[in-house]
Amino acid sequence: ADKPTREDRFSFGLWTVGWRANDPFGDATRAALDPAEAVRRLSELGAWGITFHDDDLIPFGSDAAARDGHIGRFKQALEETGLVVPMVTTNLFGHPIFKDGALTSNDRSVRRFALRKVMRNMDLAAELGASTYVLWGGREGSETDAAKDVAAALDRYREGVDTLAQYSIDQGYGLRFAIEPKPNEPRGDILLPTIGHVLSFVSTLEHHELVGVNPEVGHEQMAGLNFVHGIGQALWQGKLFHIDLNGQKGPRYDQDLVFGHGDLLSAFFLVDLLEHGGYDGPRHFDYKPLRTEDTDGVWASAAANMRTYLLLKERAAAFRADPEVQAALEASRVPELSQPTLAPGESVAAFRADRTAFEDFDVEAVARRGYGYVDLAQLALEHLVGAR
Ligand code: 3MF
Ligand code: MG
Ligand code: MG
Repeated sequence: ADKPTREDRFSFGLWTVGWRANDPFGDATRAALDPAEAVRRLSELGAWGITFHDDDLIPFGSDAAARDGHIGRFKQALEETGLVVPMVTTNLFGHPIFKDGALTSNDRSVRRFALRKVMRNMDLAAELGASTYVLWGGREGSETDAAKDVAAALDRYREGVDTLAQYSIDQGYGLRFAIEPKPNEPRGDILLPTIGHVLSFVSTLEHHELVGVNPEVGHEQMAGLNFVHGIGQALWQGKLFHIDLNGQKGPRYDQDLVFGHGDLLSAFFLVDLLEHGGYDGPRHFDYKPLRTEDTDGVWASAAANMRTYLLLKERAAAFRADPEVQAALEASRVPELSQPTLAPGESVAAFRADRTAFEDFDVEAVARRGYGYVDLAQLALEHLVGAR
């Protein structure tokens, strides 16, 4: 694969390469990273964009002068490099004030504070030209079902998201919102735990057209779900506004591995879907450089995400172009699924009268027929490992 270019639209969270590798059992293993340095290094590696939580750039509680300084230095690095800010988000999980959630805290004053924190950062997002605003409600949830009235929490969640959408409309910011599902961690149970929950929630919003989903590979896999299918449905509903790419090894803590370093076969089919399924948003990495890595290792891991994506893109294109694969897809009737089940113009009454569909249908013969999916799966695997 070639070196990444801006056209590949790769973006990284400032909190990814900037993670100091402190975990629940141990201290940081790396020094703090200057956001301007992150911009420069990512740009050199061929990335296109950088994203951030307010507190990644401006430490919580900074006064106005300090705040302006942080923003000014960041902007200067953006101007020097040409890196863009496609997405911005809010830290509504780090400070103890959010220990029972932000938009759904039982404490109304916390909810009001949280909304204002988001609104202040939306001002900055608009100023930096972002088009997407991500909402990850990591602290929205509970550890005991006694603590949370879920229906009331969802009422407040809806009120919060509608308030933020209204603010974007009133200010003319043109932002679209993407809610990021996660089943658990840091809360025992998080509200809106999967892509499906988010899609269903969005349909209840006043400004539903402005709100979509920001699925993360590892988060769906933590819930034991098929990420490719989740993305398939989000695309089908026109709601894939953004994506968090990374790697995960099954249901366990959120590993945030380099993209492809978890379920590689799933990553292959994911890249194929993103490249050929009509997604034109950022290819955004939300991963953590392993705690074992030093500063050089951080940049090597950032490059690895992009290289893996490009390699898989190449492999997916080769898979599609292979005549044997095309024949296998045909044999498996994959294209036939795009044919409507009823004939064009066929009325329900005419369908009901079609004896070939039921009375004269050779159920036993069709039931005996194999679909040949193993051949297809093996062809994909062979393309993936470069055996074809
Ligand atoms: C946690 C996450 C979050 C979100 C982030 C972006 C800290 O598992 O994935 O990263 O992606 O808040 O909105
Ligand atoms: Mg995550
Ligand atoms: Mg994420």
